[in-house]
Amino acid sequence: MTTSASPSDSPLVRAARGETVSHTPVWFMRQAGRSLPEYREVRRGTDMLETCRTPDLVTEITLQPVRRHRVDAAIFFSDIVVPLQAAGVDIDIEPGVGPVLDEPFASREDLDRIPELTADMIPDIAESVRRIVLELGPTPLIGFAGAPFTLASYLIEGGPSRNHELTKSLMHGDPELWNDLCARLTQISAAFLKVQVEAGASALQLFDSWAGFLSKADYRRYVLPHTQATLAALADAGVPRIHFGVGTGELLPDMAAAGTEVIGVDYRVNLAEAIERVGGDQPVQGNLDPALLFAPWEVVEREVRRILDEGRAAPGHIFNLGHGVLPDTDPVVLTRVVELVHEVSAR
Ligand code: 1CP
Repeated sequence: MTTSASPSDSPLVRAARGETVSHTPVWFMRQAGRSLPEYREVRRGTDMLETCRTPDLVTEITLQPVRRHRVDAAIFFSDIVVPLQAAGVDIDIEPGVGPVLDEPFASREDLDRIPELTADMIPDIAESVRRIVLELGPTPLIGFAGAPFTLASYLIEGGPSRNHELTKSLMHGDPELWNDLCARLTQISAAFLKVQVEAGASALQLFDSWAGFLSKADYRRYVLPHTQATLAALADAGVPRIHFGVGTGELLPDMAAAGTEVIGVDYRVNLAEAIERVGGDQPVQGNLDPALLFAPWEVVEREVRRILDEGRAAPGHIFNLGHGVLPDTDPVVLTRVVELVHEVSAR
């Protein structure tokens, strides 16, 4: 549902700036993807990273959830490892697993395997964004990238990790190498975000999905400076920035102060409590537990109403899940949530 004429005046962008809105905007992390039969149909037979580099497919997949659910924003269909691969890192996405590397990052020599990313390496990304923006009209497109810590974890662990032990070992054992690696990843993420914004994205989200695995002390010392540098590189881009991680209740005040307009909240902290933790003066995004979309509708409705209610304490609220849509989610429930958010929040 979009009633404004331009993406920069849309409910999503206005809420992210703490301005008045006609209704609370809603979109879902992982709204494009396996919960949609039309996505599975388009993806059939094409490798994930190849899909991400093919403008026809990226455009179609990005638009699918907007058509179906009438969400207030599209999220660019890509992956946090796309800019790494584009820069020349030998990384793949294995179906059912996620990003994997044959030769994980372990030493200073490995820095040579992580070149800088320049715009000429990703002309397809700019083209996909331009095509999507044209198709979307007044609905904003959210660009995104992975934050240095989350990217570093995949590079060092060689794939998804339960405990991030190799990452923490390198961080503490060789802080200089850790910082050099994160500086390289900051460059790559910032370049990826800039290409998306310059091609027409109206907002951006920095995913530090695994930051919640860190202690506050480690986060502040080894991670926050790099995240700040990434967000600072986009400070003059003219679009609101959203900063999100999973299990980050303890880190919320630091993450909120990292140089972001909006703080994303996962489902483990009540939204009212999260708003209090960050000082009450910043727009928030979140935070319905994605697993509750499997519960009876009365439960979903009660939770949506509670979250909308709690969100009113912040200067702006973007409704979302507390993490991505689970693959087996019934898409009909997602559409009903969008309708309910719009109906309940209409002013
Ligand atoms: O074949 C497939 O369908 C592959 C599954 C898949 C999809 C649909 C992967 C592999 N990535 C994506 C798309 C994707 N990834 C999007 C766009 C879709 C949308 O949001 O609508 C986005 C924003 C991402 C970002 C991403 N990739 C993150 C951050 C967001 C989050 O969920 O925390 C992370 C951590 C990844 C890594 C990744 N890529 C793919 C998987 C399965 C994973 C997670 C693996 C793990 O558990 O470590």
